[in-house]
Amino acid sequence: MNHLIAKSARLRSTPYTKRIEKYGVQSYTVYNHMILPASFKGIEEDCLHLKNNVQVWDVSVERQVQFKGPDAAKLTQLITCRDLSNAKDYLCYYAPIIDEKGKILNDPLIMKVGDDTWWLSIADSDILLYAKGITIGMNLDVEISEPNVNILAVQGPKSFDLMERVFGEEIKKLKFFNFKRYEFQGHKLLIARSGWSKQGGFEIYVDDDEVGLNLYDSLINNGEDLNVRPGCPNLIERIEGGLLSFGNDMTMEDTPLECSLNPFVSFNPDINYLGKSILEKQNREGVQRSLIGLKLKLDNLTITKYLPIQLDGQFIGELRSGCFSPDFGCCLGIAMIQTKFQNFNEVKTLLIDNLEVQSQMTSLPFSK
Ligand code: THG
Repeated sequence: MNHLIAKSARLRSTPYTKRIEKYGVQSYTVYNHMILPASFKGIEEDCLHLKNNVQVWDVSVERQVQFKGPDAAKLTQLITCRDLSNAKDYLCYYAPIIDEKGKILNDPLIMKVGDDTWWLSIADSDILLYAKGITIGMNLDVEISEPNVNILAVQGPKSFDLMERVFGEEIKKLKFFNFKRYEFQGHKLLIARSGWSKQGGFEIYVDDDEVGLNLYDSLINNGEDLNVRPGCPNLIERIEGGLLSFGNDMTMEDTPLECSLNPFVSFNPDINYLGKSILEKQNREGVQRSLIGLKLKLDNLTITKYLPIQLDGQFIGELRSGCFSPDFGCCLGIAMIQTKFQNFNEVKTLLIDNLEVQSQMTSLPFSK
């Protein structure tokens, strides 16, 4: 049965909602109190199309939390375990936000967008409230807001050609995780070589709704021969590629070390952030559990809650995300598993939510 989402001002639409509904969005999910398309023609067909063509995604839900003022850099560094002391004003930084116990509260891309101005392009949790609490508690001089910025992502192997048609050939020179401002109809837009897929592409930070709609139409109209389509982050593609989803694979009960985010955790003695000593201790002692991949001999899999996993009668962890992958010809899962039970590459029978499943543990991202 199809259950409709009752829309309201509280559950926010985006400037592009009327366009994606015109083009036949099939389902929505909710993210940062806003609607996010989840499928257009079904996730398998959407996935295949994304891997071969180009899609325009309404990812307005990737909200910007803006820190502005003399203490903006200090506040940013206080809440992330990534070393941002040398952050460049043309690079995106994937940086876990953590609490005083070293647990993950969010995993945004952070950008220094101007003097004393930072954007946290957040995943699904209320970082604005966390930042306000810290700012008030520590008496910091920083203004916190959520500017009206609504990202359009252009993803897929043909995204480079489509972007060249709309923004000129300069755009093709932008390197991975760099950002720069480009003109569209006399309006400067921040564009990054980034996006929540492994198929390549760009994210356009649109700060004017009218310009955004014109841009949306321009991308669709210029890409007919490239087989452009409206799209959205795709469950299958992101699991295959090992792109972690906060709220699904990672929760507020996990540390970044348990989520294998070690490259983004700094133990530089010159920087300080909340929860650092706890992460230092966990790093010395090693983690008891971590996120890994599972290849599962199943025809289909839909996760709506974490499924307990047992091996030889013992509880070893939980399955947090999963789907059937046509490319792998099996189901792929992302699971939090106790390290002492991790044994890669051997096929074993696991009891997943009381169902016996032939399973193989692997590292992420998945490889064939
Ligand atoms: N783009 C923007 N905002 C976002 C996301 C995004 N906010 C929510 C969510 N996605 C944040 N989480 C991620 C997770 C992974 C990546 C980006 C944002 C990502 N990772 C690369 C990878 O894993 O290949 C590279 C990471 C690195 O090496 O630094 O792209 O997508 N604006």
